[in-house]
Amino acid sequence: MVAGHARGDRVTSDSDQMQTDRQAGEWHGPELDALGWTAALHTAAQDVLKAAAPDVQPDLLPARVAGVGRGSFRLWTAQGEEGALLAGVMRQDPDSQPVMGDWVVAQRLLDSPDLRVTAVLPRHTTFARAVHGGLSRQVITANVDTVLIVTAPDADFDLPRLGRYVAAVHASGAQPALLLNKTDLTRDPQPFLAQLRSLAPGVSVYALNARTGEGLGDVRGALRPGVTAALIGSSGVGKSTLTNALLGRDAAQTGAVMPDGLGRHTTTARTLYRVPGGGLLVDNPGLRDIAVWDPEGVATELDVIEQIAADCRYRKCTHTGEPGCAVRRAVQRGQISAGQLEAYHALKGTAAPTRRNSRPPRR
Ligand SMILES: Nc1nc2c(ncn2[C@@H]2O[C@H](COP(=O)(O)OP(=O)(O)OP(=O)(O)O)[C@@H](O)[C@H]2O)c(=O)[nH]1
Ligand SMILES: [Mg+2]
Ligand SMILES: [Zn+2]
Repeated sequence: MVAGHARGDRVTSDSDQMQTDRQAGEWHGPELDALGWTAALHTAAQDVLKAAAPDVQPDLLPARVAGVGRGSFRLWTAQGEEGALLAGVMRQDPDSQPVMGDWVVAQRLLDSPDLRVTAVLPRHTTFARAVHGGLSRQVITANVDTVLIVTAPDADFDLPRLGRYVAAVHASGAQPALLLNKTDLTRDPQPFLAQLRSLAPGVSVYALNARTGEGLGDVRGALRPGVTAALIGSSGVGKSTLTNALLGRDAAQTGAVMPDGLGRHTTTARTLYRVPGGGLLVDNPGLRDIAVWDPEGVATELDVIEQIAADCRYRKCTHTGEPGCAVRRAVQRGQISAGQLEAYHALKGTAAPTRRNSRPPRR
């Protein structure tokens, strides 16, 4: 299944025995456990291993995707972080590309500094967004156990929207938790917390001041060794500030909030971090970039856009760059995502300005 690079020095039964021992060591261990390795993954990996050519098997190892570029990946292995490319077999199938958080089987080559990803192991959760006019889904993060939905007691606080995120997280297979950050912005955070609790009974609700670290201990409790958490929420709610507080260092860039209280989309890429004391954390860009996949939700989202469009300056506004466009303003504010607007354009047959030559209109 993989393009093998046979190593000429592995022919005697003595070295075969050594290889078997080496394999056994690489597919177990505290380092992998800390990255979220499980018994189910181990079983699946053994099947991949057995299906590989015998001369390739010793060069295979399990790894977790910690960064995704254009055709290239950052992988965490039991040894540390390494760069990787896709093996030829994987490039042919666009549906099986690795995403952030995936566990993969990778091959170490003698003649390349980069590992080759040869298989993606089964995902236990998948966080997806709607693409192609809401008609198909694109997985953007895999194997996240807990999603911390971050909001603040200011203009961002929108209970129905938070409720949709809770539903989307449930649909992904992960556990949602609600996090009220910037508690310093209100004299009494209790009414906000009460609303969050009423929204989703049984879902943990945390109060936090990410700048001072007040309430951080409770959030830390949601992170345990081997558990992967992800932060979602509008731009500027403090996801990266919280990330840095949890890591105890300035790892993620944070951005000032504009006078209108809105963020600037400081974080542009998904990044996976190891939290000291246990746990893994994905810091996501602001919600402009995370349109969650929700089959029942598509129609409602379109209704929402039509409602917002009532405030556009021009009655026949196409929301593709006209002045005074309320829809594009809503996207900038993170009220609706760019993906939702794209879906709207695709369904209406109007081109989004960034993709003029996109697919033909659906009717
Ligand atoms: N008052 C107050 N400000 C905070 C708090 N947490 C974060 N901030 C500020 O909010 C601003 C935005 O914080 P970020 O951490 O960059 O927000 P983000 O959610 O990562 O934003 P994107 O990366 O754009 O999605 C920064 O100026 C932070 O200092 C808090 O608890 N209280
Ligand atoms: Mg950020
Ligand atoms: Zn408009």
